Amino acid sequence: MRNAVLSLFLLFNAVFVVVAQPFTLPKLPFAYQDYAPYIDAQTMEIHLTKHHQAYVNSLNKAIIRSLFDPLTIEEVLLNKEALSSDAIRNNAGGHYNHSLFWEILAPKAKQGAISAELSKEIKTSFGNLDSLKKELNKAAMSRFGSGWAWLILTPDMKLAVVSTANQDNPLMPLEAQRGIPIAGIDVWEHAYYLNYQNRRADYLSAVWELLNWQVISEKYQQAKENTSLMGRLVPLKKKKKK
Ligand code: MN3
Repeated sequence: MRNAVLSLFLLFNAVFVVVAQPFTLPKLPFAYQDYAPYIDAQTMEIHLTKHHQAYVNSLNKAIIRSLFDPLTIEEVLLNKEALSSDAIRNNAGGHYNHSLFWEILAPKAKQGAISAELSKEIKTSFGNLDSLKKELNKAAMSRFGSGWAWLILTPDMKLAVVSTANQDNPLMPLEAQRGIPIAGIDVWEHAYYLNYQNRRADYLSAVWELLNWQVISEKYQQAKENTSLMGRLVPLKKKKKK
């Protein structure tokens, strides 16, 4: 009898492990309506609960059929073999990218200040925040179709602006210039169509009003300290000294 109970217990656990959902939808730090008027409540809600949720569901489905189940989201994004599956590539990217996007947005009253370190690094790399804005917006505007514009920390510890297609992301070994994302802007039409229709530039201006530089500064600090992840990215060729 004891053995039968034990077997049942073990079977239950085995079934639970197989159906366990490794990735879950994060909660927004603020209410949907708090992002208005820059991004309307309906867009925030649909974006999170329909689009992002679909990436999470499809990722879990794709992962469960594969050998990549125990991997963290970063491990999935770094894994060339895992990314050879379009379902994993698109949905793992979709999950990671949106999770970061939700973290770096905040209503005006809840935004914190940029750190002295990040401010200094932006000055070194771009001249000033306004030049960074121009460069990031240019990357976002010139991305044909759907994709993302990014501020990343590269393996040589420099800030850079890059853009990726679809749900690709700069951690992936598919990108020419890799780095740890500090901030990302979603330029899929689903991110702005209800409020801005085809006016991507207006949406970008609005997103800049929502960027929480305190969180972006924390992301910068974490990226700088994450030497194990940085070590997994192929170092860029050192620039020749003049
Ligand atoms: Mn999106």
